[in-house]
Amino acid sequence: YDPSRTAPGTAPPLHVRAAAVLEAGWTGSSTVPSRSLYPHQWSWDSAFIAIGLRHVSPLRAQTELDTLLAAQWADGRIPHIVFNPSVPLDAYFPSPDFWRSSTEGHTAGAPRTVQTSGIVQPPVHALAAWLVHLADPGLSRARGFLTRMYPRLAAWHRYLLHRRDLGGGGLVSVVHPWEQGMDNSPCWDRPLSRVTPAPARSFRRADLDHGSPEDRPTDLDYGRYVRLASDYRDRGYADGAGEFAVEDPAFNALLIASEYALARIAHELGAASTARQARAERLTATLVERLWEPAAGMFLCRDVRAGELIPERGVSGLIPLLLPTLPRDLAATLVRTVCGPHFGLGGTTRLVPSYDLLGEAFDPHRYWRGPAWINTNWLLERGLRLHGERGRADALRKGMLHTAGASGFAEYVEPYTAQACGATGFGWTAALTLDLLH
Ligand code: 9YW
Repeated sequence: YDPSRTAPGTAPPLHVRAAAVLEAGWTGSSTVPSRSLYPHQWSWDSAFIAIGLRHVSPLRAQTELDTLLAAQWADGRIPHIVFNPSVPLDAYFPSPDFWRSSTEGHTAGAPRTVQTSGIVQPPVHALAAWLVHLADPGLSRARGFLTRMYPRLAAWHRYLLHRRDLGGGGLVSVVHPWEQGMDNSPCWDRPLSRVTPAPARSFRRADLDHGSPEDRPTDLDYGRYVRLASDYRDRGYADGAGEFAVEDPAFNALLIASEYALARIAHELGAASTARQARAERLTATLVERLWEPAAGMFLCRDVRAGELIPERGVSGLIPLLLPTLPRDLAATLVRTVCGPHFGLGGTTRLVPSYDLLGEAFDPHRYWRGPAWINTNWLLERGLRLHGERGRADALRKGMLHTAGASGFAEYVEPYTAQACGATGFGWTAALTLDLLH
């Protein structure tokens, strides 16, 4: 579909437009989140993109995940970015010459032939692989898709559960805000305030060439991101010693959801699956024990270095609604919180914002400090449905589809007006729209 050839008033159906976004972002082996802002392959973007792409081309959806997992490190980590060598170095910061994965990541087993970052992103991959399989099980079996995926995904989860249990309580810690995927969430302000920023002159941001400064993280944020990432790199990407370590509810909930998916994958392959299922249940209990805050009616992040919960309500604290063995009263409380004054669903907002509407740091335009994102809303829609909230799930689905179409598949939107922010023609917005339509 070519928008320039379409007569006004005759826009093609939503699914055609969404598929066109994915087509435009396809590089031959994976999909970019955005041609302008993010011209490489991103880890959790690819997982969400595969979930939508499976409805257009199950083969491409498999390839999307195959390409990502081909860049996995020998220690099991799946890097957050896989760089496209044909994109100029200055198109995105930090570029391969910052991460220097093949040299600095040598001990951790970074691949030699492809350049990647050295940090990770939320583990949505096993869930994505399972959903991609379900789209065309015949093709998947014929191509040995899950047979190929399974050991890699198992190694990925092993890395997270063994090398990243920095708090010693059984949950995974992220060592950089970029790892959790909600870069400048106010949840990070407190742990980040202890990090000495790298001098502004020591790096050049490329995001401001395409994105407007009011919608993006600040220079001070970037100084701290750079410091944390370069310190990690200079330790050879060894885990354990960094200044920043946070147990995040969404990251851990996605790991648990992916453990359930991995149990299904194991079962499909004729392998033992009950231990994984049991582990997912145990991890759910641990998540409740370590991160549930009754006074807030939701999960909070734990600052591992300070040994305390972070008193900020981010959307990440709602995502555990996705989990099937969440105690019933907690699920009911989460639903009340989503629909209450802090997130406003069904009242002041049609999509769930990334951060507390009443929070001091709330900013309706600035990235993960208020705007609404489709991926988090898609996860919450599944959670609402899973816990029997059909009416609310249907309304949220409707709001998402309307917003995605009306905003030109924006990266994120202002939470009250749904005005488009960031890039348009954004990969996971289009992909998850396709998924909702099926
Ligand atoms: C950046 C690609 C990525 C997402 C992250 C999002 C953003 C990169 O874009 O980070 O330069 O700000 O925060 O979740 O994966 O879409």
